[in-house]
Amino acid sequence: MKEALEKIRQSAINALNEAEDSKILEEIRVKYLGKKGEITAILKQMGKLSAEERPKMGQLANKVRAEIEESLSNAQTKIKAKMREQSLKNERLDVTLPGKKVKQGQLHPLNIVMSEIEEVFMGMGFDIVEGPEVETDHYCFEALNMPKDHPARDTQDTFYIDENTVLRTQTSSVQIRTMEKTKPPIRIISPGRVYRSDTADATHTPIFHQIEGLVIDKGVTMSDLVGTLDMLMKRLYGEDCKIRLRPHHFPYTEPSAEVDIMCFNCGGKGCSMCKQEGFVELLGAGMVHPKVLEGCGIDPEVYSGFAFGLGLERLTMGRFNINDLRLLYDNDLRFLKQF
Ligand code: 2NL
Repeated sequence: MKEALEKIRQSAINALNEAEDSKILEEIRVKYLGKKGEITAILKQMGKLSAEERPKMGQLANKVRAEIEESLSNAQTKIKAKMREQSLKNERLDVTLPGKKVKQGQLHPLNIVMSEIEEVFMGMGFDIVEGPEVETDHYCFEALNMPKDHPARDTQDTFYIDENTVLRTQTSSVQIRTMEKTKPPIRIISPGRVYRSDTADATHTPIFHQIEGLVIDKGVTMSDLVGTLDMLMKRLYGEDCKIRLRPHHFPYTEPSAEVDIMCFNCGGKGCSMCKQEGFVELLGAGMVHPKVLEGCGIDPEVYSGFAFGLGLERLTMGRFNINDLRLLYDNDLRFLKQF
């Protein structure tokens, strides 16, 4: 029995010395020290011994057990240290490696120009007002002096939700809502998406952006309109920029004008871009029609005002020399990154 214990001790210690990980250690522990392990098996045989030998053998067995336990604990410490070293090696972080660049976005060209225009008008004391894109026939047409047979109301040109509801074709609807709600003086711009039933080509898309402006007060005249637009264009395109007005007709303004800007390309001399005109058409404007004021509860005998509407896409294309409107909506980063 003594030799058997000695053999157990040797083979346990040898096994522990060779063990590579904690799973193997646990197997060794069960094999030698466990309830059904080899030492227990020896102790179970103690009954066969004489009363004299029994305590000696018991002592020896306990000693062997203690020795194996100690070796096991040493082996555990060693393996833990080894694993830690390994994980430190594997998970080492090289703080000197170059970092991954975070991709930063940028404003869309339409939003760049939109923000610039808003800045200029805020500087002149205008409020920025938004409104619904799905509008009633009243706010989109009727209140703007466009009667039922007006061509702009044609289903060919306008998206109808139902007989009385449309996708707004201009943001004038926001100005009407404002005039109904607030007493003059009014100084607002209303930027936003508008919709027309157009097939997309280089100069048309069914969704585009408009910025309309409205000023209502006592004694507002056409020269206030010209001064305001002149200021806007000089801020956007530089002090040398000139505008010109041509007579026109809109049902909601009287008198009405189309406003041209000096050609970005040739500076007024005439070139292929401006078809030798020296000027390119930019926006529509005029003095708010008395019928429109009256319809909103504003007395045209007391108040007058001007309004204008400009297309953001056209302005942006002129500003950045973009020759196809669809580029603004393709979301091609190679294009968008240039601005
Ligand atoms: C264009 C330019 C324009 C207006 C919009 C307007 C708004 C109210 C009253 C009177 Cl509430 N006018 N807006 C005025 C002139 C031109 O848009 O080219 N439209 C087809």
